[in-house]
Amino acid sequence: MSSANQTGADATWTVEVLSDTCFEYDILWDVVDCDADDAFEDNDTAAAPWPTIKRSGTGLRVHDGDDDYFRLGTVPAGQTVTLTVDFRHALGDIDADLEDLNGFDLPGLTGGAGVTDQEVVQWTNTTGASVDVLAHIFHFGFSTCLNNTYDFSVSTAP
Ligand SMILES: [Ca+2]
Ligand SMILES: [Ca+2]
Ligand SMILES: [Ca+2]
Repeated sequence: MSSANQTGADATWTVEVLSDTCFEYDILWDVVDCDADDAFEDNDTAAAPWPTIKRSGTGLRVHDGDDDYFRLGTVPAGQTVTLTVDFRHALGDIDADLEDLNGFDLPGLTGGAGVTDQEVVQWTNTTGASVDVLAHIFHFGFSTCLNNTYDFSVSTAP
């Protein structure tokens, strides 16, 4: 689970763990600044993605109001590109798109808006020409303090 302190002041919270039966468990917790981010900033818009081609990454971070864009390079005609994003959904809902260099979703893409620990976004280039593709990875929601980490990878194949 994940929760944001939007009070503007320090807060003390209590975690309550309940069960009808007795068993051992582990508890892990972390406190993250709303604005915490990764080393690939700024990359917040389709017009200003991370400037070099990047087809994988680990330990990246995204928060609502600060999307991440990566250049994936050129997808030749007839090939299918697959973007996979892994994260812990319980800590925040990350979604993803594949877009053209103008920031428009590629027509006919599938996936990217699920509610599990992985998004798989796929697009087949049926345009008859090579297309430069962007990965758009973003945190669903608008609380202004949603923040989660992710890994991503890209493959292209006939
Ligand atoms: Ca980021
Ligand atoms: Ca960003
Ligand atoms: Ca999601």
